[in-house]
Amino acid sequence: MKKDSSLPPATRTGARIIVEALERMGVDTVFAYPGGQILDVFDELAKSPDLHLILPRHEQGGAHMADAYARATGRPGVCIVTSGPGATNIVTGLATANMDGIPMVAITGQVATALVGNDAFQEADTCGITRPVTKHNYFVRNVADLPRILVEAFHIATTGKPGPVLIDLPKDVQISKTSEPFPEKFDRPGYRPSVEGHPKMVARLAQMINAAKRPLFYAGGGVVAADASEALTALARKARVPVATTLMGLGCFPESDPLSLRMIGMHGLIAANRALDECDMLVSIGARFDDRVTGKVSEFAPRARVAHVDIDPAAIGKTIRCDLPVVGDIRSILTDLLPLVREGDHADWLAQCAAWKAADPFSFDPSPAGAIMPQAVIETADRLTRGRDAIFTTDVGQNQMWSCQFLTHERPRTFLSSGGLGTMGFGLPAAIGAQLGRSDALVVCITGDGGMQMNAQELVVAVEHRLPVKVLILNNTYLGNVRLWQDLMYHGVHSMTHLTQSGRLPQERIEPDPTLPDYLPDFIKLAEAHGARARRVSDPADVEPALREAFDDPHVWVLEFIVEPEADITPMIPPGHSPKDVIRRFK
Ligand SMILES: Cc1ncc(C[n+]2csc(CCOP(=O)(O)OP(=O)(O)O)c2C)c(N)n1
Repeated sequence: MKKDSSLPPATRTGARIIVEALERMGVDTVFAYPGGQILDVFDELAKSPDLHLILPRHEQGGAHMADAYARATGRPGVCIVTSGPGATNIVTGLATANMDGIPMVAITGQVATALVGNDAFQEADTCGITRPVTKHNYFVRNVADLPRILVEAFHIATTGKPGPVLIDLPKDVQISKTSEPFPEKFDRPGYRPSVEGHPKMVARLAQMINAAKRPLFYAGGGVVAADASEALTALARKARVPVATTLMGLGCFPESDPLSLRMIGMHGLIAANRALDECDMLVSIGARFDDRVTGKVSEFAPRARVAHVDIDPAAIGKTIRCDLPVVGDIRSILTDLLPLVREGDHADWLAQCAAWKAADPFSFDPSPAGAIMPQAVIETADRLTRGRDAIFTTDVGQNQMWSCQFLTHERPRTFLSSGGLGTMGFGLPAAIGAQLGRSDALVVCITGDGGMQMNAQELVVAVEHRLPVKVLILNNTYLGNVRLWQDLMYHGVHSMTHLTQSGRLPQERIEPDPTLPDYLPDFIKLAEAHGARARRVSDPADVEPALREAFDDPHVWVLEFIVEPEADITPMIPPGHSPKDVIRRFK
């Protein structure tokens, strides 16, 4: 065949282009697990002097690490895995990031294009499987498209409502060559998220805030994503508007500020939920009216006019009526709003909110048996880290809710938790990802004995890379949050939630072995087997000394706290109910 001399010479392989793109985008850390269909990329990764390569011990762990790296730094997290099981293992990580709007770029190996659809070894329809759990995904057919796709992927992941973008890269595309350059700028007419809020809408919002007698800001993860915490704080302080946050918004407004009503929703502060019930003007800012917040939709904020401020037009009016939509970048909108709002007063309203706060602070009863209360562990960790540059990650369950309640959230990007998907197993890999992004910070993971067993293998990554994370296991011998719901709604039948050998259902057919401890695994041995320091704490008097020892030591630490087994999370608005149905105490 005659060579077309008008074509530029082929100069680099698809695999090389991947690594060049990472370097161009300023990526410094890559979470990557190898396999047959991605080896060409790994060969190139090994040549890069600038990349810090992290080998998780399970692809799910790697995806959560990349996600939390992004949450902690604001820069996109990158993970690379092989085809088939490598790709399916990151699905939970992608879904977690997608629900919480976290920027990630995932690159998956794929069988050669000629084999696609043949049930080839380690073939999976990665694009099909991940389409519903990514912001966007690409199947690369032609290596000449790859430079453009990479530029687009990083752009789409980090703009608008951020999210994970996946690039599926067949083996033959990795080894094919092209001289196609990286495009200078991103150009896709179908993707132009608005940045500036419409001036008329912004002016109208200012009028509504100025006219309100009982205004409330309801702030979510969008404020964190937009780096708009300072803008929100300035606005709330000028207009004297109380601020309640979602779980994802924790830290976007300092909880030490008297205007803070802390967390809203199912396990939120009673004051925040009462304010929601009584306010006459609700401004939702980067929040998506999750059902854990709205409860019974028909009774949500019944007296309020509702404004939605969000970068994502799809979020406007999705579940809750909207009287005023303001679409655009939250920081830009709040900054434009600041000169338009009047210095507020709202003395009566603020006094009312303060009275609600004083009447029902987050609190807990002591253990009847004198055991350690899990909330006390978190309160102590909070006290010991005040004034320090500390980041907390959590798992999912009671440990997560108590962390929302008993940590004082002062700054954005310091509380990393799987909000939307509620992914157990997130906490430990998240701590590792966060520590890689923020090497100076004290990173503490709060987890349950159930969640710890979902990604415990990643401890070795922390140890190997000298990432001195501190893992606090609140061992209540239960899948505690589910146990609580069983007590509440299933007549106390603990179906498969009691993790001791003696507490299992007859159907599980477990004969307790008297030569073994009733509870397995031994977390201390498990931690030590991975090279971490570890200590079991069962006396309340030892909680503070143990935390101090771990926090002041440069090693990876696992502290297992043997806590009151059936401590509950209160307050609680049962699912589908409204704030008036709040349960203050179960017993
Ligand atoms: C991957 C995954 N599987 C199942 C669940 C359902 N779930 C939510 S909380 C919970 C119990 C968590 O138990 P544990 O980790 O011991 O924490 P605790 O609630 O006791 O603090 C379960 C099973 C989940 N959120 N994520």
